[in-house]
Amino acid sequence: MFRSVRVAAVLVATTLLAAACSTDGNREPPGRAAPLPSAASSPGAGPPDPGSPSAPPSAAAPAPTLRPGTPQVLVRGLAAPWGLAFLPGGDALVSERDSARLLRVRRDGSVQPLGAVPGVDASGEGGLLGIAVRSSFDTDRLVYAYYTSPGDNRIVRFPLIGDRLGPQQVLVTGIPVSGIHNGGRLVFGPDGMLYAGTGDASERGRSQDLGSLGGKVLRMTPEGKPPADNPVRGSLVFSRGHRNVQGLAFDPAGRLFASEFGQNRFDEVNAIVAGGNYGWPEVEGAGGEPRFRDPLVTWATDESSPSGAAIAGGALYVAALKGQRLWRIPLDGRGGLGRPEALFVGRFGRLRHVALASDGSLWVLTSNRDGRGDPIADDDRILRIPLVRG
Ligand SMILES: [Ca+2]
Repeated sequence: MFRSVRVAAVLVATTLLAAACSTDGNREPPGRAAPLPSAASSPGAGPPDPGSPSAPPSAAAPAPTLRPGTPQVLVRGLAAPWGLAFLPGGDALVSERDSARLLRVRRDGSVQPLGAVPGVDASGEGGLLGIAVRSSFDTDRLVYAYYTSPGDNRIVRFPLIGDRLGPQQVLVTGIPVSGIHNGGRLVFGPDGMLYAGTGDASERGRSQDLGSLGGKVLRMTPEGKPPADNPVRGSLVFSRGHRNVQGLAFDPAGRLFASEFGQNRFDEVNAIVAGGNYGWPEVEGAGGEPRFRDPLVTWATDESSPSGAAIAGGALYVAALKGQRLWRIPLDGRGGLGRPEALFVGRFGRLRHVALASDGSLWVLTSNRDGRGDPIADDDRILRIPLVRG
């Protein structure tokens, strides 16, 4: 069973405060939206710009609602692919969690290994996780990566020099590490800041602790520093009270949505706002307590276990591991979400991530060789799913 909970009052407050560009210093704001580009005055207007996540939304007519067409297998034979970042030309960088390899996957499906990222200590749910690049990649050549080291989870960047990995610059250390709940998703926002989803790394108390980077959504400059307008001065913490966030996606108006693994009862999709407290470990799912923000969507954990997320064609897509399906959740254009629809249930096994390619298709990573799946000979796969007018 799922539930779709609209939090209308929060959304109204979010809109009003965002319009006033309020910053509330250390006080937890009642609902300042995730940082919005100044041009984002018409929610829902303008199609997502898949090749340039930092570009402001356009003022074009509302994008048509699109639906997934027939999936094609684009790539075969990977092992636990985890992160994906599209390069400006339409190729993708893909990480493999356990091998720590970074791969260049071309639009035609050909795969070029670029090398293993040094320092990765893969075990359990840890390894080479999220990958991100800025829209300026063609000039800066920088690849951002979130990985598990022997002592922590960390965020680094390194240049691609030709087709080799250049020297690594460590941006953030000390994200708690464990065999489970390592978070790991990285995405650049429309404000040019880097966002990361982390996990409680087996110690649930960390999620409420503002002194810990665990169980948070982090926001940082491309150099890994706290932006001056973060909710707590000098801190990377953007929101707290999360159990394990592996999916982050911005809508065309700059609103941030995050998927989160629940424990036994409820997986979540949350609308992330600066300074928000999302309840874990006090609350799993919707607790209805004013001090916590309730999720927009919840699922039973066996029908979801949601990892990566993407927004495309008027909907939020979430890749489900245990649920072995792709969730499609319509955006209402005002920051709310409609009724989730389960796609491809059981057809491709465990799904780790979904991303929007520059040609308008979705790329989906399977995760059947992550130690918990039932792989077929072709696994792991990257699926290409066209989006068509529905
Ligand atoms: Ca929650």
